[in-house]
Amino acid sequence: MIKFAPRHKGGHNLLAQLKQRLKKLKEESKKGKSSSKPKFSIRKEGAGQVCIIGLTNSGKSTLLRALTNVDVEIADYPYTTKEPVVGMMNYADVLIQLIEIPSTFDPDTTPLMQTADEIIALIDGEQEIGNQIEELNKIILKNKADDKIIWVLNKAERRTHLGMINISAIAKVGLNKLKEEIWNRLGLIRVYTKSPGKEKVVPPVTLRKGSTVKEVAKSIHKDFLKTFHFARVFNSSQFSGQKVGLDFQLNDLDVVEIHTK
Ligand SMILES: Nc1nc2c(ncn2[C@@H]2O[C@H](COP(=O)(O)OP(=O)(O)OP(=O)(O)O)[C@@H](O)[C@H]2O)c(=O)[nH]1
Ligand SMILES: [Mg+2]
Repeated sequence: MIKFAPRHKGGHNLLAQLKQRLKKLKEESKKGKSSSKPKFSIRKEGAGQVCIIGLTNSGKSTLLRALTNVDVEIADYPYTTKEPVVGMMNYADVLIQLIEIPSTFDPDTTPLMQTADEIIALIDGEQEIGNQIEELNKIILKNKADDKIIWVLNKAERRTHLGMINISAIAKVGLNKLKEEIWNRLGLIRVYTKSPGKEKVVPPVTLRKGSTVKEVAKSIHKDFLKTFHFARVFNSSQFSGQKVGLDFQLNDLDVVEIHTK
């Protein structure tokens, strides 16, 4: 409009207004850029957050659906998934959040890889493998995620790869092994709590390996520490049911019964 605004005297006012407007728009767009955050920040839920990356059609949505039952579109044409899709996976009473990252690798969505606990790099068993690893590695390095990758080969009914977890998302083969790997890498333990004379509470609390009774007590309620008297820990060991204190270190699947004063 500035270009075509009349330059004669009567048009001065309009021209001035337009220039003012342009200046404002330029400032706004600059501000927008400097404060630009990733468009997608997905609140962590559950015991851990795992992204699924892979080239288009590798089967990310099929895997997500198989692990979480989330109703995501699956199709044999490329770039079906255009925005991140979130689902919750249940692994032995624990919920873990899974996110499919669209294969467009848009800078709005790839930063999700930086905050995730783990990343599944999904390779399409029907396509050449080397290229896929190379392409994914570029994105992985850009997002400093190389220490949290689980390499998974999908469509393994066609071919397998020795260095990867081989699955068929469509036939639901190999998924238990994958779930186990996801859980193991989180470095967590599941601890059940119970009140004296009651059944254990499901789901369990998840804590870092090496956690003690103190962390369990705190996870129930902050005041629990003040009134804590002792705990009994039930497990498969010969010491099951023994009285322990706050510093007692717990193992996966221990049941903790807290007694208060
Ligand atoms: N043979 C075989 N086909 C599969 C398997 N998993 C997925 N597919 C097929 O691969 C195609 C792509 O699957 P999607 O799950 O949509 O793949 P995606 O990676 O999410 O693809 P985009 O979102 O489009 O990037 C579909 O036709 C699926 O049926 C598998 O384990 N074996
Ligand atoms: Mg998809």
